[in-house]
Amino acid sequence: MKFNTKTIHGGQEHDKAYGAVMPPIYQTSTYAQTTPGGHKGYEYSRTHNPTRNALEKGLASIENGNYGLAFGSGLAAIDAVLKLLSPGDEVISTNDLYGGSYRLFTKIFERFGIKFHFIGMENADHIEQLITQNTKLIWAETPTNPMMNVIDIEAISKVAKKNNILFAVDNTFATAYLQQPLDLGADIVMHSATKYLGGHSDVVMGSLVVRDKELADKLYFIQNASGAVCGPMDSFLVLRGLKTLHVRMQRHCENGRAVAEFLASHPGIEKVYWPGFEDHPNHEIAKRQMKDFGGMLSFIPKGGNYADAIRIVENLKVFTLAESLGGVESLAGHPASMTHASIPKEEREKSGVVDSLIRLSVGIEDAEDLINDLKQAIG
Ligand code: P1T
Repeated sequence: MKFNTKTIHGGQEHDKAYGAVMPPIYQTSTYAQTTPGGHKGYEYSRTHNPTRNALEKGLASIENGNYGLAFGSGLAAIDAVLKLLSPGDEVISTNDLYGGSYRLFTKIFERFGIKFHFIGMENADHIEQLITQNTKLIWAETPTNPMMNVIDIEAISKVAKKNNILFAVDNTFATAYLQQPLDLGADIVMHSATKYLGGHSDVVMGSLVVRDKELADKLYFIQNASGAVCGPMDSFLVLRGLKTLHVRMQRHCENGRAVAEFLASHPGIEKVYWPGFEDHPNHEIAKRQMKDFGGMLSFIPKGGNYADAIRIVENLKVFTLAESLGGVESLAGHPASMTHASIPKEEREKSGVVDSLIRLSVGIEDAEDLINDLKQAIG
């Protein structure tokens, strides 16, 4: 199957009871047994649930993986990956990443004896210098949140393989529509399914997809043992979201380009971060690795004043000032005080997350309305 067919049919089968085309929402915690162990494959919904399983198969299909796992949030999915490690292990991570991932690494897992190195990953050679015999995981986000750096997945996967290190990619910003990290050599692909996969800002969820059975079994064990699973209703919503992923992403990309080009030509704007620009430092990698450039971008108003950034986000009318991204509606965010507030100022400014930075999740409304909204807000 091609991608646009997989989003709709990948891993899916009609319901066995009545032929329902969409899987029923199996809103149950448990399943009747005729004798201990005498069940139809389902015992308890933390372990397995038919609606969640349908989603997990769909997720595996769109990422060209073999095994999918769905969690109660994106951070719960990351948490499960980190639980593959043991005290003393080391992780090399992108320095420009979602603030909540940084907080989970530094405030929770560091306390359990795991050591994190945060670096810019545009150059795979820089990673090799940090590898020790304790390095067990490389964690990359691409494009990064919110600076839109693009990391060469194939180059890093070669470094990871050579050194026998697990390589995980947070594919939230790009989605499987734009890039499939497993095809480029990653071992684990992770999503905040809250974003583009769900696509309608009505659910919080996370996912992992892998190819290797042994790795999948370890993760399924953690999923069940730690228990951060998502419910059947949320599973249904994300499965429904997947079915329109390709058409939504196509429009997100078109609108993203229109908004990025408008901002870049506006005299009141100093800098626009969007990988589709030829002068973006990672444009060549983005062009090679991604099908298009997505609907996320960040920008700084002329002069780089905090007050101007706040004025702009307060003035927006079609864009909503809110956390999150990837829904059909356009959102604007102020990373320094919102999504990335948990990263110390000094640390976040090193990667470019300054107080005047505004992040946009460009939705699928009419591009002209979005541009007019920005025009009036910038003034
Ligand atoms: O919010 P949750 O579903 O737990 O996912 C966490 C997460 C992980 N990875 C990336 C790249 C993310 O962007 C997120 C969540 N991000 C936001 C809420 C945000 O507005 O950036």
